[in-house]
Amino acid sequence: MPNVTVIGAQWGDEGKGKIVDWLSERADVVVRFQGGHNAGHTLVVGDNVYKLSLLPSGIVRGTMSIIGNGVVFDPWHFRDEVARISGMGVNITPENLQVSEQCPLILPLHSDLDGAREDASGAGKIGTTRRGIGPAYEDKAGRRALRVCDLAHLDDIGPQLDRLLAHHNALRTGFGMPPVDRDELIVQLRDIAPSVLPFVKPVWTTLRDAKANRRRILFEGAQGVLLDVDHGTYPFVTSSNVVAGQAAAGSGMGANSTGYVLGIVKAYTTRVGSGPFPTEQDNADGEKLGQRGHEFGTVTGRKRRCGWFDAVLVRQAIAVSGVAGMALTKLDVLDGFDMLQICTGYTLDGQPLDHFPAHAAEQARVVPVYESFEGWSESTAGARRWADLPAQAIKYIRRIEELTECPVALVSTSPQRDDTILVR
Ligand code: 2SA
Ligand code: MG
Repeated sequence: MPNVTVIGAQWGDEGKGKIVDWLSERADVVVRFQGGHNAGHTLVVGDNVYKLSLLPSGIVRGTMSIIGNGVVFDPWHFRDEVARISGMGVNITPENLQVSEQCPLILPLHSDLDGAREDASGAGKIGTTRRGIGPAYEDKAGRRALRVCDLAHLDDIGPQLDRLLAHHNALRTGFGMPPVDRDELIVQLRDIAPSVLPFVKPVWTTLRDAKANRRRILFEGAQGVLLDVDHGTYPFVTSSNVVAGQAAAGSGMGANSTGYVLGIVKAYTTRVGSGPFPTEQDNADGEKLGQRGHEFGTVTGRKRRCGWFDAVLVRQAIAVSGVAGMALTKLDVLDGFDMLQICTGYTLDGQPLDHFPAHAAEQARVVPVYESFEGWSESTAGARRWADLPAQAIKYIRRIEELTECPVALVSTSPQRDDTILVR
C-alpha cells in the first residue's frame, strides 16, 4: 500500500472511521491534519464501539498516531479522550501518540465565543458543534493563538496572552460576557500542561523519518469536502480546509507525499447543522434513512438530515479534492427501499445546471433532477464479495461511478470492519 489520504466527500459522517480502521492495519503511521474534536469517528471492533473525536483512528490498533499542526487542539478534551479510550483497554503512550508543537490551542474562551455567536445569530446560525473550532482557527490566522508549544513555556506567555485577551475581551463585552480571568486561565494551563507535554514532538521529523524509511502513512481527514471553508457550502461550513491538499500542509509533508486519495462516500446523503441540502427528504423516506442508518451525531447526538444520493455534489467534491477512488459506505441502509433516487443535475430558475453554484442563495434555490432506480429486497448487510450483491445494487453502484466520473474501490456493508468489499 502506498500512502493514502482519506477524506469525506460529502458533509461528513460518511463512515471514515471504519475505513481508516480497515486501512490502518496496512499503515505504519496515521495522521490527522485538520479539524479538531468536532470530528466524530466511530470504530466498531468486535463487541467494542470506540468513539473518537480528536485522536487519530489508528490509536485503537496501536498504530503510530500523529496529531498534525493543522489540527486545533483542546488539551482538556485530549486528556479526557485519552483517559476514556485507555479505559477501554487501548494502550496509549508517547510511543504511539504524538502531538504537533504547532497546533493552536482551543481554550474555554473559544467555545464561549462559538456558543455566544450561534445564540446571537437566530435563523442565520451555522449549527456548529459549539466546540470553539471556528474561533480557534480565527486566532491562528490572526496570529493571536496560544499553541501547544506554549504549554512548555508558560512563564513567558504574557505578551501573547495579552494580545489574545485584548481581542477576546472586546468581543466578550459585545456579546455580554464577562472578561476572561487571566490568572485563572494561566492556572488552568499549568494544570493541564503535564497531561499533554509528554506527547508533544516536532512531528514533522517523525514523518520525515517515516518517509525516509518507506513507512506507509495514512492521512485521516475529518468532516467532508462540502464543509471545506473554501469549497463547501459557505458560510455553512467548518473553519478548515478539508480537501486532500490540506493533508500536506496540515502535517508538515510535501504535496508529493500524500499518495492515493480515497474519498469516502455514503450511498445516500446526510448533513448535520444548517445550510442548503438539495436532495433532503423531510418526509418518510428521510426518516427511514435516518432510522436505518442510525443518523445521529457522534459528538453532539444531533439528528442528521437525510436525503437521496447527490451525484452533482459528489462529482464536484471529487474534482476539487483530486479523489482517485471512492469507498461507498452504508449500502445496506438502502436494503428494502422500493425505489431509490439519484440526483443527476439541477435546475436553477428553470435553467439546467451541471454543478453546485458558489452563492448561498443560489445553492438554496437549486432544484434536483432525479433518476429513479428500482430498489432491492435482499439484504446486503455484511456482504463481503461483489458477487454477493443483488443485481439492482450493482446497477446503482455502477451508475454512481458513471455520474461521479470516479471508480468505486471499496464497498462497506456494515460497521464491522471485515464487512468490506475490495472492488479493484
Ligand atoms: P464546527 O463546529 O465549526 O466545525 O461546525 C461547522 C459546521 O461543520 C459541521 N460539522 C460536522 N458535520 C458532521 N459531522 C461532524 N462531526 C460530528 C460527527 C458531529 C456531531 O461526526 O457526528 O456529533 O454533531 C461535524 N463537525 C462539524 C457542523 O454541523 C456545522 O455545519
Ligand atoms: Mg462523524
